[in-house]
Amino acid sequence: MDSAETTIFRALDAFRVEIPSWGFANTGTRFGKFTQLAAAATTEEKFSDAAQVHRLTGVCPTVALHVLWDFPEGVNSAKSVAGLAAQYGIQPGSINPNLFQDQIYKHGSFGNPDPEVRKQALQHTIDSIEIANKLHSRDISMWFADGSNYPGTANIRRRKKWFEGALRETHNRLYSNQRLLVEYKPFEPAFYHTDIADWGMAMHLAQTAGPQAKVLVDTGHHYQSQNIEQIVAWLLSEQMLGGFHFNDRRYADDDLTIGSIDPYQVFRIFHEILYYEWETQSRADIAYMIDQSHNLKGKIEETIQTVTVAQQLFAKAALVNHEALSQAQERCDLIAAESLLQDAFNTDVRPAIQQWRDSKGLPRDPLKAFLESGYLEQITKERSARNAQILSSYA
Ligand code: RM4
Ligand code: MN
Ligand code: MN
Repeated sequence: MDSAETTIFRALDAFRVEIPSWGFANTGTRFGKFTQLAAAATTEEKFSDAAQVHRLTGVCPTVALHVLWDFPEGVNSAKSVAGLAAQYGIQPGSINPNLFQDQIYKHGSFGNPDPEVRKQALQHTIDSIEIANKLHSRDISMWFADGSNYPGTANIRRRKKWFEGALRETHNRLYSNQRLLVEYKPFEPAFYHTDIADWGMAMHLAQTAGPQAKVLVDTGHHYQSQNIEQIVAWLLSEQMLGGFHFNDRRYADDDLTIGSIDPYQVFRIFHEILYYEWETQSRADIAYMIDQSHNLKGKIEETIQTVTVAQQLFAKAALVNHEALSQAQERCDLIAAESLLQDAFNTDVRPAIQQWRDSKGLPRDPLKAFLESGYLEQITKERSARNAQILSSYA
């Protein structure tokens, strides 16, 4: 093995990525839903599909769960989900409270002017912490749809205070091994202001909440042309980067496949993380998660494709010669420094990744192996009658 292969092997050994349960369900756009006959409708089916992805890629041992969609009876559903985890050999990953779908959240959750709604939102969050505890999940991942649509309709400062208070109370309820991840998003579903609109607001709220709270960066939740890797570098520097939701975007929060539009950006993000790790000689404790909606591509195939691309971009980033880069930056040798990134990005890492899979007893081509496995035909047969009917819930 040459040194590049060794580097790639080491990088892939350390790389795990969480897949979302909702990625296997029928989802759509706000205009409608085209159902897929093989899509998962139950939590059991989601676990079963996630297990296929892990079996073939070897790097997706956990699945992110959404409280409303995967725990219809709240805490009481935790036991059956734990049973599914054991049955399918997939562990529950981050627990995502749902503070946006219920009718009471029309004007917000933690930012709602009605104290009764804020109380209910907090109770749901506390229940989610309990679910996470029962399932030995570490991360409670908070995304808020809170915001307003028209100037003057919301007291932005008051809502900020309510958020600070509720997140502090949430933090107080965390078990010592748990983390609270605060996600931000500049717009949608609210189109005038969003209560946690950017990384600065998320970091402020996380720091106000307490030491177990960190920021979650969803790559799709940025304005066009925003320098996401710089945000990542700053959060790393502040020890405030808790996790990612990976997806790609062309226009807004498009939830497209990672790297399908701008693979170099994902590479640059990974590079900032690996450069930080090299410089500090420490592992950044970051939860890598996928948050994509595959309303047209086949869901399991798409998830395998996503994981494969993520591995490739991570492996490429690992190839940057950090020592040489640091020296080039020091002497302001711009061409040399930039070339180090370009050379790494342009390396074909696929043969080394195939060898790594070989060494783990994994199929060299996970997608091909999946298509030949017969699983897709089997679930299509089993699920098609039900899926042909229009489904009403989002996931
Ligand atoms: C949001 C955000 C959240 C996800 C919801 C469903 O855009 O990305 O992470 O849970 O969608
Ligand atoms: Mn997200
Ligand atoms: Mn999103």
